[in-house]
Parts: sequence; C-alpha cells; structure tokens
Amino acid sequence: MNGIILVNPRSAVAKHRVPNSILNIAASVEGKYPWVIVDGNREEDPLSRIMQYLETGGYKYIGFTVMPGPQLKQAIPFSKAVREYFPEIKIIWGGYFPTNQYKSVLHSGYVDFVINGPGDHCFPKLIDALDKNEPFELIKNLIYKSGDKIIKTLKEELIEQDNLPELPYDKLTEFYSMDKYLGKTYLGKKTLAYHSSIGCPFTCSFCAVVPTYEARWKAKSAVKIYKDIKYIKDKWGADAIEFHDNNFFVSEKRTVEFAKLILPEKMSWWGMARIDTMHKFKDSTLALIRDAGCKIIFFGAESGNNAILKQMDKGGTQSGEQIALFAARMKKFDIIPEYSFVLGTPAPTQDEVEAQIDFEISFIKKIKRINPGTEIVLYTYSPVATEGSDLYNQALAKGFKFPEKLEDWISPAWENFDLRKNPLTPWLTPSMIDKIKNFETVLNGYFPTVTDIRLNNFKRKAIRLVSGIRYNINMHKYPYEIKLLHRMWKYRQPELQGF
Ligand code: B12
Ligand code: SF4
Repeated sequence: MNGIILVNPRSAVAKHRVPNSILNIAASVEGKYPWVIVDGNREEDPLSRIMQYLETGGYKYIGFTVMPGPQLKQAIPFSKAVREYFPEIKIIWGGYFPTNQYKSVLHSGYVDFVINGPGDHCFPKLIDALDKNEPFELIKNLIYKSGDKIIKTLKEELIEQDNLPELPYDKLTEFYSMDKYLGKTYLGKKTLAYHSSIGCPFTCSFCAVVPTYEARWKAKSAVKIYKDIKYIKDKWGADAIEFHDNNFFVSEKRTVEFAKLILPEKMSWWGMARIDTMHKFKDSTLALIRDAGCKIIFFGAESGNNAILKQMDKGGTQSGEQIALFAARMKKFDIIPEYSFVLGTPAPTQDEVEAQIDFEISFIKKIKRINPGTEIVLYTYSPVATEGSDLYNQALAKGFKFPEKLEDWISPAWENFDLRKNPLTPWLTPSMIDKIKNFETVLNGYFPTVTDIRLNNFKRKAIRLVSGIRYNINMHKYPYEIKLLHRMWKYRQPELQGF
C-alpha cells in the first residue's frame, strides 16, 4: 500500500490550532493516495501512533511539517526512529525550518527530501514519481541529495490560491475533534486559525518569509475566505478568527470586501500587517474593519530609528515618525495595535549596539505614552539565512554561524535562539540581553497583555502596582518581584507562545 502519514510535531502546550500546514498537504493528495494525520499537539505519544500506522504495512511515505523551535524536538527523533525501524519509508520534510536550513536537514541522513516552500503541487508530484519509480529531478520546489551534492530544483510560480483544493476539514475530524482546534482566546470562545494568503511583497532581511517567497504574495479572494469561515462557523460554531497570513492586509480592496462579508457574522478577528501599508488605508476602511470585528492587528514596527529600519531592509515608507502617528490613529478607531520590535542588530562598535537598545526602550515608552493600549512584543534579532542580504552578511562577518548538525538545533542554546530568547549573536553581550529582558519584564508588568485571558483584574492591578515605580523611574534592573508574580500567575508571553 502507498499510504502517506502526515505529522504535525508538537508546537504548543495548549491552545492548539487547526494544523493548516499538513492540512494543505493532505488536500493535495486527497482522493489520490490514502493519508492519515498525526498531530503531536493532540497525541499523548505521537511516535507510538506513527509506529502503529507503519506496522500495518499500509504506508510508504511520511511527511513532517517543521517550524524552528519546539517542533524539532519531535521531528528529529521521530524521523530517526522511522529510519531505523522502517528504512524503506521515504521521509519528507516541509515548512519554514527545512526550507531555510536544508543543508543540515539533508546531511542528517534521515530526511530524503525537503520541500522548498509551497508543497501543494510539489508533494503530489513527488509521490507520483516515487510511486511509479519515475524521475523526480524536474519537479519544482524540491531539494534533495545526489551523492554528496545538494540539488535545488527551480522555484515554482506562486499558485492561484482560489484554485487550490478545499481543505479536508471533515476528514480531519475523523482523527481529532474540531472542538479542541477551536480554542478560547482573547478574541472568542472558539477561535479558528485560517491562512488566507502566502508570502509577502517585502524583503525585510531578518524575516524567514523572504528566502522562501522572494517578495511574492498570492491571496485567496474575500469570497473564498468568507465561504470557508462560514462553513466552519455553521458546522462547528467558530466565533473568532486568527489570520495566520504573514501579511493579511496587503490589499485594501480585499480587506474591504472581506470586512463587508464578515460583518453580519459578528465574529472577532486578528491578523498581521505592515504599518506603512495600513497607514495608507482610508479612515472609512479602518472604521469598517473595526465594525466587522477586527479588534487587534499585529504590526512589525521593528525599530523607531530610520537608519536601523534601512539596515533591516524594511522597505516601503515606514519610519519612526509614522510608527508613532499610526499608534495614535489606531487609538481613534479602537483597534489595538500589537507592535513588535527587533532589538540587538549588529553595529560597528559595542557602544553603538548598546545605545541603539537604549534608544528603542525610550521609543517604546514614547509609543506607550501616545497610545497606552499598544501591545508591545519584543524580539532579539536572530539571523535568518537570507543569502545575499546585507544584514545576514554583517552577522556572518561578525562571526555568527548556524549549526551544521541537525541534532544541534535541539540543544538548549539553539532552542533559545529559535524562540528568539537568546540570539547567540557575538555582538550582543550577556549584559545587553539582560537589559532587554529586564525591560521586557517591567514593561509586561506595568502593561499586562490583554491577550492573557487567565489574568483577572485583581492580578492585573497587582502586577501593575508592583511594576509602576520601576517603569516610571527607568529602574529596570533585577525585577525579581515582577518575575515572581509572572511565574506564580503563569503570565503569557506572545513572543514565546506564538501570538
Ligand atoms: C501557526 C504558526 C504557529 C503556531 C503553530 C501552529 C501549529 N501547527 O500547531 C504557534 C503559535 C504555536 C507558533 C509558534 C512559533 N512559531 Co510559528 N508560525 C505559525 C504561522 C503563523 C502559520 C503556519 C501555518 O499554518 N501556515 C499555513 C501553511 C499553509 O503554510 P506553510 O506552513 O508555509 O505550509 C506550506 C509550505 O511551507 C509547505 N509545507 C509545510 N509543511 C509541510 C510538510 C510537508 C510534508 C510538505 C510536503 C510541505 C509542507 O507546504 C505548505 C502548503 O503550501 C507561521 C507564519 C506563516 N504565515 O506561515 C509562523 C512561523 C512558521 N512561526 C515561526 C516561529 C519562529 C515560531 C516560533 C518558533 C517563535 C515565535 N516566537 O513565533 C514559535 C515557537 C513557539 C512554540 N511554542 O512552538 C516563524 C518561522 C521563522 C523561521 N525562522 O523559520 C514563522 C514563519 C513566523 C515568522 N514570520 O516569523 N507558530
Ligand atoms: S513585511 Fe513582515 S512578513 Fe513581510 S518581509 Fe517584512 S517582516 Fe516579513
């Protein structure tokens, strides 16, 4: 039998989402090959489940979707185990991690193929070729090893998203109930994760989307998105939506069309955007999307310093001034801007690195004065392998190096790198990392995130009270009492848990 096992390694301890990555892949082979899903988020012992399937003899292929970070902790040992006990099974990895780190993945010896970006056409073609024992070398979006050499095939044009097959939601529920995929969040009681577009038209040099999509973007139409969401609302009761697109709001026209369609459904929603793009949106559009349920939008603010924005290749027209103006504009429309900042980019001297961190801290405080409702998410700059980008070249020149062995990625140091807790960039000293982390603790104490639904009013007030003096007199060092409260009340950090 030529069945396919599709694995979503564990990515979160709670708040599980519809596993869109492997669901898209399942859709690509639906009706052609038998497939099963193993969701590490929903299984006590996913490896046993995989082994049970393999022992039936009905499966010849296993595909893993892999993001950096926690998913590697299952993807690596599970792939190794499959190779050891079932060496004839073809192992295929797809997703952001293997696309960006294909060398260490293929050199591991236990991954046969990497899907380079979208797998919707590439995967079924590869399975057809393997199944019929035909050549696979001309299939686009594929990376594989031939002897010691790594071969990358041509990149495919982005696929028209409305032409993709329907996602097999009903079949997914034969494996796992939909209930636990529609979790309680700040937005609603049953939150659906939906992905309505791929790629992004920009080329920010710290962003993993760039090497995969090379400044291209393709989206589903507003009508298609609405139909899918309506189906899930009517069938399983979804009342809120998290749009997982890298850049949901690229087109004002599509946004308006979608907002008009979803408005009567009374659902809350969230998505990711660029400040300069949305700052160009008409007032009427911003008012409409708020009426239609858009409560909060995630923006990559990155830096208040225009020279750093340039260094990051942020593109477009974003500037420090615009970031501040836009925070004020969002307040007027009662939409919460969730601004993420990237601290710790390289500079010629240590003093300049440090001065830049100080600048961002005071800039963030300025944003909070303009619109205290702005949510702040802090990241330290962790290089991504965007070959040819200035920032990545600067990182390499200063001695930064990715691990060569796949297993090294699950060492505590590289896991922290993936979680953007400790970037392992030689120019960022431990005291600078402490400075960023301490500020983050005090900031999160004084402005607890609204997205933490477990934090009741009493806890919010208590943490705010304890953190107030420190925040206001800039005394961020050694914030042990705030850390203690955060630990005691299991404070949620969007920067570690996703969003
Ligand atoms: C949902 C999501 C999560 C969820 C996980 C959901 C789940 N599966 O349970 C949560 C919130 C837990 C999460 C966490 C993290 N995430 Co995340 N996440 C995403 C997000 C927004 C959507 C993924 C998705 O569903 N895409 C939709 C599908 C259809 O697209 P796709 O995954 O690219 O799949 C296509 C191809 O890649 C390929 N493919 C993918 N898998 C497979 C498998 C096979 C077998 C094949 C053949 C093909 C294939 O084919 C698919 C169809 O074309 C992406 C950004 C994005 N828009 O994709 C970030 C993203 C993948 N995450 C990222 C990161 C860094 C993280 C974190 C590690 C850190 C962080 N702070 O965010 C944390 C880890 C924390 C933790 N506890 O795990 C980065 C990866 C960057 C990088 N350097 O590679 C991304 C790209 C966001 C970003 N722009 O920075 N994440
Ligand atoms: S705009 Fe956002 S998604 Fe697009 S390249 Fe820049 S950081 Fe990445």
